Amino acid sequence: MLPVYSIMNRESKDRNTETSYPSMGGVTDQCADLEEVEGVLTRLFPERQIAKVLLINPPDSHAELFHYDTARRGRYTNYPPYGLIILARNLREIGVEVNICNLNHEVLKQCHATDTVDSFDYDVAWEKALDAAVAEITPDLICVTCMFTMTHLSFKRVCEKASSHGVSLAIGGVHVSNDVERVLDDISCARMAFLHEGELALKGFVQVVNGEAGVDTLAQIIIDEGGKRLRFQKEKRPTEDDCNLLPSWDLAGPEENARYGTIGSFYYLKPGDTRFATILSNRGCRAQCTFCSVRSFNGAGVRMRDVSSVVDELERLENDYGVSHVMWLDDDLLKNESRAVALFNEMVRRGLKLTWDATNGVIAISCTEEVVAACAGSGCIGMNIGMESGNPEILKQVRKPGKVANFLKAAEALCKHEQIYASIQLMVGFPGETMGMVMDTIEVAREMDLDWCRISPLQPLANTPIYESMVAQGLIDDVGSSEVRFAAGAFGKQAEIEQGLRLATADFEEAFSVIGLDQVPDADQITDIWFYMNYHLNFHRLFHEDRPAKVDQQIATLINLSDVVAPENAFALYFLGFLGQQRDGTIPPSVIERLSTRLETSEYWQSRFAAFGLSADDLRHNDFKNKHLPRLLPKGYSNTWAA
Ligand code: B12
Ligand code: SF4
Repeated sequence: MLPVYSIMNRESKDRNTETSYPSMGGVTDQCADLEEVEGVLTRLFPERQIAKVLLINPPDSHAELFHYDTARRGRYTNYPPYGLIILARNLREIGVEVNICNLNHEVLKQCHATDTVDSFDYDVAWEKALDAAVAEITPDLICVTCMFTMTHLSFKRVCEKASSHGVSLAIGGVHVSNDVERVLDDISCARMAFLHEGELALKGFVQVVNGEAGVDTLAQIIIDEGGKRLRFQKEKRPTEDDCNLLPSWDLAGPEENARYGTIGSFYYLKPGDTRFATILSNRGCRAQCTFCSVRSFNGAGVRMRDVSSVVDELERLENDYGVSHVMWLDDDLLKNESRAVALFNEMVRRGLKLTWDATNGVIAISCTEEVVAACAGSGCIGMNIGMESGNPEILKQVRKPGKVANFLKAAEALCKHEQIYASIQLMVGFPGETMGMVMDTIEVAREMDLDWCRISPLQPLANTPIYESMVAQGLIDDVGSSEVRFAAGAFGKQAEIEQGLRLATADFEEAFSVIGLDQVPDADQITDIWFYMNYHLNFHRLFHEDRPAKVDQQIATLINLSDVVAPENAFALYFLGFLGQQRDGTIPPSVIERLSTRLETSEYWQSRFAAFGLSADDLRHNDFKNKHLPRLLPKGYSNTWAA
């Protein structure tokens, strides 16, 4: 690691100390001379002029993890680069010409334009798009963003290619902010790293280079001088007013994103040709869950845009771009319940027709009857409740906002609005989490009886309290970014498990029932527990679903699962058959055929079907014996959460 020289140019810390970024104050090495900084900037920009900037979003993952067929099924995510359109709008405010090159989109688009895997080369696809973008704008500065630690390798390759054009390179984003020293060590071509929310810092930086402001105004940036790093401690954290500036949607082309990939978790509830976009109304979160980096990235508290600014943006998306569904990017959309209700009511008052979802999850304590009714009334079709655990001790330990009673109450409110497909976010594998505690999670989720549970294994990531405490306890290694892989999502190990492509233990039933209630399961056992939870909470409950609106939603969910997300998943096919029989009185023969083939060719699915008492004959004979089978509960378990 290089020596770090702090520039202590913090006016008077921040406008509000309480809300400043936690990591900005930490460096106490010696101070660098501001005149020296002028020299550094002149070496980086000999003309002292930044008139044109190219902003780049790297592909979500790298070539080795990319599957052509998965992309062709439309399974990978394809989000508009919302952070970049905010940066663009702020740069335009000072007359800078900006372009955006969304390489994730370019790769997916080009993949869809080919007919065979042999005619598609992942690296060539993004490299060509990047070269073309540089040639088109001939930038004075290239900025590359990176949100996910798991994107690191792709990000690094993009930075190296971009810098080969001989233009100064700046990086930023959540991943960069979370692990900046290591990121700079690994990506030596990046000369400037911006930290935290960067729109004002970047705008200010351009003004300094262009001689319109003094170097003492530089903020939230580390300049890598080769032999040492200059870290500017000043903060330019966007205020609520700053957040009202509408982003440059004209540079993102939201007309195209959903054609080549997914946005949010509820996309399949909309017709295939729907135009999707994302929108951010609040920054930050009131909570401080130990596994989450939102507070270290956004600082404490929640900054809220004016309702009118948010609805103006929605109106533009609907009228100018034909968008008919949006996903909120917010971490805490319902913070300040009366403001949330005012926002949803204003959408209705202005006659917006678009629908929306809260894929990121909302905080259960804010899901009151009034709030949920306003959500439903303004076009909400999908909502995730962030719960993570049903065990009071774990909830306390991970500082999750809300108690079991809050989750049950939120579920009650959501159940009254059938148009909202409501799901619960759960996690397993917290340090010290015993089998009995996991059972509490399963039982609370069962009691809530919402439409789906999204279960993921804990993945401790840098700059979160849980990561630091697990490293300190020797439970995990403090690995470099390039070692971190997706655990969930389309690139993750879980995608393989979902499809039955990865086997944890051969004898599933036995493996599950031998885990003692006081035992902390190991990694393989967590995989089996995940599988059990997934079956019981998501699939088995479908035997008892008879509300027509819900049956339609679940059939759409299962079609998406079996066609797009996990075509190998035999449960999805089985229950698609079951619900088809309930709703239409018949099962499409292709569903039975696919299921039979899956079971004949997969030992994995044979053993899982045997453990849960299912068979393809159930569909053939319309005889669903398993419907009444008892649950596979570990011996001696009784609820602790209800006490
Ligand atoms: C929306 C969201 C998603 C969306 C996708 C978003 C997308 N691709 O655009 C979905 C739902 C798919 C998602 C999924 C996941 N997510 Co997520 N997600 C978020 C969330 C809530 C908001 C991100 C956002 O859009 N922010 C708003 C925009 C405006 O901010 P921004 O892009 O960061 O840009 C600003 C700054 O970063 C900066 N900036 C950015 N780039 C640059 C470049 C330069 C040069 C400069 C100057 C400035 C700058 O300025 C911008 C304006 O202020 C964040 C939380 C958060 N607050 O960041 C988590 C977050 C990013 N997600 C996280 C995680 C862990 C995940 C998952 C891995 C979860 C899982 N287990 O599956 C998956 C992985 C997805 C995948 N690729 O497979 C973590 C990432 C931690 C990490 N180090 O990797 C976060 C931080 C939440 C957390 N729990 O800590 N996520
Ligand atoms: S409620 Fe969600 S966004 Fe807020 S700290 Fe917890 S996990 Fe992060």
